[in-house]
Amino acid sequence: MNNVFLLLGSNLGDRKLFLQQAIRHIEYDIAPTIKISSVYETQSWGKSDEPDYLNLVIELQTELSAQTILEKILAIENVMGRKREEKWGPRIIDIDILYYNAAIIDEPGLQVPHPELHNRRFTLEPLAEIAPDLIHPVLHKSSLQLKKDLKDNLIVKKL
Ligand code: PH2
Ligand code: MG
Ligand code: MG
Repeated sequence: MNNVFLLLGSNLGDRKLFLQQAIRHIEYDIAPTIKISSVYETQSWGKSDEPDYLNLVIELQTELSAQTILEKILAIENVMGRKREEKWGPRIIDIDILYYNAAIIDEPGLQVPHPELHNRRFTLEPLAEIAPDLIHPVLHKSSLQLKKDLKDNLIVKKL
């Protein structure tokens, strides 16, 4: 079995509903969730003039490969009606792979661990809630340690 952490985000429309729908799709198409973090309302990172996001992190256990998980994630985003217009533009749903076991993957379209996860409070707050002691395979630090080292001070609040 492979242990997988995904980040979900939405900053358009009925954000909470889209997160719930995405979890349903993931549980049906990929694997049952082992853990689900609280929902966090987070200031937009990268583009400050955008609506706040709702973010959460889930943990899955699955036999599927990281590549197959990515394909299924993209299909779920499409089925849910996500339009890809501008980089970091508002979106009804975004699903990103944070970790796939302790694998280090660097392929076009698939970088694991997620290359920005250690720079983003909106990722580390929910991740540290459900996996505080998980070790980043490149930085060799736990989620809690990464959270302590964060320089990102955008507002992230648990709903
Ligand atoms: N996702 C981004 C860019 N900026 N900001 C927040 N708060 N939450 C996100 O999920 C997010 C973001 C690119 O995917
Ligand atoms: Mg993203
Ligand atoms: Mg994405």
